[in-house]
Amino acid sequence: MIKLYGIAQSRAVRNLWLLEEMGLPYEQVKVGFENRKVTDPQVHAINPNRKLPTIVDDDGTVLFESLAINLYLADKYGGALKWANAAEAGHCYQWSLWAANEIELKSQNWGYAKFVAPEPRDPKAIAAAAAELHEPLSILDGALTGKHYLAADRFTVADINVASVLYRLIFFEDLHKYSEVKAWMDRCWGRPAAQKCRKMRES
Ligand SMILES: N[C@@H](CCC(=O)N[C@@H](CS)C(=O)NCC(=O)O)C(=O)O
Repeated sequence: MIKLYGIAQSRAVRNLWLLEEMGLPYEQVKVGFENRKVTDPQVHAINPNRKLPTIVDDDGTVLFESLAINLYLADKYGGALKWANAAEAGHCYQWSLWAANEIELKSQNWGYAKFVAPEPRDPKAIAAAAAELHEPLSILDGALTGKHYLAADRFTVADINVASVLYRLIFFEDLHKYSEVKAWMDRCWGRPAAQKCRKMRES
């Protein structure tokens, strides 16, 4: 059985979402942090990067990097979340790398300023972080215009990867200004598997 190391409050939630969507049997090893560092020796022993999530597949394959894990699982276990041809595969990789490189840090920075920074939180820092999101959200909005999903005419691993990177933006009050992104986020996060993962993360 697939072993997933990481609590739902970590980026492991991205993999929980995909595993739940695919209905794959898995065991979650609920490793967390101490002072924002992973100290669990089980993770240190298998992952040189010492971060969450980490998976061990049932054939012994060990992987880290949340978005790569999802691409690997979609590829290996197949089904509707996987690309159906080379063009869809390209778009799944493109959007996953775009999420990691172009918007993840900005989304995290906004979430930090809004929810995590020591109180009293600075409205100017929150507004500055929101302003940084404008360009990538506009790009995503344009890409979604006339489309329901990112990489194909159906929900795929690309949508899980990008929507899960943008988890914090569920709570971004200006998201409605990017109406295509807002509708797509609602579509993605409204799915039963996504709702289940939100409950795991937020309870
Ligand atoms: N790019 C990596 C980031 C992994 C990451 O930073 N994970 C956090 C938890 S969400 C962590 O383990 N932090 C501990 C540390 O930075 O030492 C991924 O997407 O998996």
